[in-house]
Order: sequence, then structure tokens, then C-alpha cells
Amino acid sequence: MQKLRIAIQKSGRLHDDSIKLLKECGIDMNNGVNKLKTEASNFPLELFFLRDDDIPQYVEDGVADIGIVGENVVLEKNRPVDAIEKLGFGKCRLSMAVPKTMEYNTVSDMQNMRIATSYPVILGQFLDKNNIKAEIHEISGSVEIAPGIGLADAICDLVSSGSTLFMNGLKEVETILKSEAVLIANKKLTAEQTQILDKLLFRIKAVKKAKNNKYVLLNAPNDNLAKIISLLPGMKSPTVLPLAEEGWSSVHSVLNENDFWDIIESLKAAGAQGILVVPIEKMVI
Ligand code: PRT
Ligand code: ZN
Repeated sequence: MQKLRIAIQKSGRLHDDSIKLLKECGIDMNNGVNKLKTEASNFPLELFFLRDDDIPQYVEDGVADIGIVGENVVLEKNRPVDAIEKLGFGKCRLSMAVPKTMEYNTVSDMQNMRIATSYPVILGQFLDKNNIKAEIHEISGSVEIAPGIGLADAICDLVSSGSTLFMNGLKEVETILKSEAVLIANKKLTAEQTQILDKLLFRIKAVKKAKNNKYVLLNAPNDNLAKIISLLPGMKSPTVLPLAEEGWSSVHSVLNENDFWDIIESLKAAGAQGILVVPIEKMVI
């Protein structure tokens, strides 16, 4: 049987989460940390470990069929590959920052500035769109020190917590892009490769969905059962089982992480007791 070849980051911020996602999809593999490639033992998948910057090119060329990489890298490399599915990790933003003492009001304040970045393509597009003429200084790392050493007036770099900017006396003034890890694919997969990809995607979606939802069990007084059930969305409708104690029921349902706290509060107010919240491993609907 043909195998699907997936490129993931060899080491760095996306490596562990990429491996974790595949494991959560039930894919077993040898730990190939120091290897260039390894194979899954129970799924037709071969893994290549590469630098993240090279992944879009390798997927375009068909050296790998699919890959996991940051959207920021996909957009910067601008290769004709398909972005198939956002993966919910590696979240960050590409932002512009200036020294915190600099007065900054609008993006037109960037006019004629020297901006240091590792993302010249995305930055160039952003500046063009806003009719800003600025000098882009491409540097490959430690972008945040550029203003301090007089190399640039501003920077454009990835930010997650913001502490790197803070420690370098910079303030974030524009967000150009929000990014997370994404699954990309070669545009000309064979029918057999597409079939394997669909199988993998089905599993990824089930894992993602499970992460966004919680299984909730609670005890409800029968007098208020209708009200409590109306608060619970559930996959279809909640499961209701009688408790050994007369007048009470056990109610089971699935709640979205985002609505979770609001609904729990309303449930308590409606007389629900002994509320248990349990993580879900996989969710197929
Ligand atoms: O060796 P290789 O080329 O494969 O790795 P790399 O060093 O180029 O990339 P790596 O591992 O640093 O990042 C891989 C991907 O992780 C990026 O392309 C993003 O999609 C994603 N990601 C998420 C981040 C961050 N968060 C992040 N905070 N990538 C980099 N950073 C850096 C940022 O450049 C800055 O230096 O972290 C610093 C800022 O972090 P805070 O928390 O202080 O704001
Ligand atoms: Zn890189």
C-alpha cells in the first residue's frame, strides 16, 4: 500500500505538538528525534523531520505530500500548496513594534522608517496595502534587538506572550497577521494519497472537536429537570437516567468549552448538584 509522507518540524516550537497530535490520532511511531525520517507502525504514514522554513517547498515539490507548519511560514514562502486544516496550536501573531518611548498613532507613522524583520514578503504586502514606503531590513533572527543597536526604527516579528518585546523596551503597535499551525498538502495528490489524507483528517477533526468540548454529568431534581435540560445543548439531546434516590435524575451532556462557565452557573442556579466535568478524548459526530 502507498504511504502518505508528512513533513513536520525537526525541532522547535511546533515539533512536540505535531507529534502529540498524531499520537492522539492513534498513530504509533518510533521516536525518531535524531533521525531524518521514521514510519508509523499502524497507519500508512511516513514522517520527515525538517526545518519549518523548508516545509512549504518540500510539499510543493512533492518530496513530502503533506506538512505541518505555521500559517506565517506558508504565507511568507508563498508556495502553491493547499492549506487544509488549522490545528489549534502554535498560536502567535505577526506584529509591528516600536521603541516604547516613540509616539505612534497610525500606520502612516511607519512612513520612511527602517523596519527589521524575518518576514519581508508579508511585511511588504502590508506596507503596500497601506501605501507606506519604508525600508525593509531582512534579518534572520534576534529581530527584537535591532532598534536597540541602531539597525532599525521598528520591527515586525512574531509575538505570543509579548514578554520578548517588553524586555527589549518595545511596544506592539500593529497586528499584521494571526497565525497557528496548519496542515498543508501538495496540490496533485493521487486518489490513494487523498484517501489516506481524508482518513487522517477525519481523526484530526475528531481530536480537535474533543478538545473544544467537555462531558458533563450532574444530578438534577426532577421538579426542575425540564429547565436544566433546556440549558444543555448536548450532541443530540442530554441523556437522563433515574438516580436511586427518589425525585432525582442523573443528566449527561456535552458542552462547548466557550459556553462552559456561563452554562455551569445557570445549571447551579437551576438546582443542579454534583456537577462533574470530564475531558473527552475523541468526538465523532
Ligand atoms: O529550526 P527551525 O527553522 O525549524 O525553527 P524556527 O526557529 O524558525 O522556528 P520556531 O521553532 O521558533 O517557531 C516555529 C513556529 O512556531 C513559528 O513559525 C510560528 O508559527 C510558531 N510560533 C508560535 C512562534 C511563536 N509562537 C513565538 N513566540 N514562533 C516564534 N516565536 C518567537 C518570536 O519570534 C520571538 O522571538 O518567540 C519570541 C516572542 O515570544 P513572546 O512569548 O516573548 O512574545
Ligand atoms: Zn525556521
